[in-house]
Amino acid sequence: MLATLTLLALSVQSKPLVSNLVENGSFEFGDNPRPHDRAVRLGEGFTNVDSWRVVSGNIDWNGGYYRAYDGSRSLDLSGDQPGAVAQTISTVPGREYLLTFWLSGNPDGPPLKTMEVRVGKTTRRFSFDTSKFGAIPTDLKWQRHSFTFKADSEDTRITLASTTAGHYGPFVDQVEVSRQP
Ligand SMILES: [Ca+2]
Ligand SMILES: [Ca+2]
Repeated sequence: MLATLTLLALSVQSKPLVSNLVENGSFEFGDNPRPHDRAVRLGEGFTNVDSWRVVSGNIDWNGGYYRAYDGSRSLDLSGDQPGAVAQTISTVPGREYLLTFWLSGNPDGPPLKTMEVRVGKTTRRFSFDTSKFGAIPTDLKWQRHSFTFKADSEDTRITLASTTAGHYGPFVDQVEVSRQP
């Protein structure tokens, strides 16, 4: 009985530490007019991917043809040109947060894919080399990245932006922000 109670207390206590402040961070939900395995191109201003807005250029919302890190959908941040998506989350000024996401790249086109994550006034740059990792559509060799940031506002905008020209950009999936203890 005591052991059961202890386990229960632990599970309740640990819950806030793993809660993701990003909504639809795996890009699984939204309004997709194409069959499930097909990508759909979304231009600036589009909000088909729930909780996200395309804020510049265009992106491809990947379906099952490209195996996602999580679920069946991910983003190619270059539609036919560099694109960016953004979501604003609620934060507490002065608190530290951990942002993590998974990065790969479109197996077609030049192998080096580059992108930025902008959080408030901070910009972090990341890259993925599809030939170095041997990424193919059914095994994209997703890489995890993370960094911490300190919120300076009650609203923090998170932007994922391609800096890769052309049709074949960086892929992203499973974006999470959690408050640091
Ligand atoms: Ca996903
Ligand atoms: Ca594309």
